Amino acid sequence: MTTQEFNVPSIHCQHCVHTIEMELSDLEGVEKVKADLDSKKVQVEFHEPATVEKITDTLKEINYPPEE
Ligand SMILES: [Cu+2]
Repeated sequence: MTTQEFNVPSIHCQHCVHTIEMELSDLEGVEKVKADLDSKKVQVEFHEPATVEKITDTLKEINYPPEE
């Protein structure tokens, strides 16, 4: 199991938090998603077949691109 934190500056309300948590949870291999409105960070626990790249791609697709 890997835990990775993503910075997502476009999180601006509780709706964003909910959307991100729903969409990432749908990915196979993603076990836990916690998005935080105040810090604008998304913590994801996952294993194969989920990868950092797939999670990043999904965040881009739903218009919440992660930044470094
Ligand atoms: Cu929002």
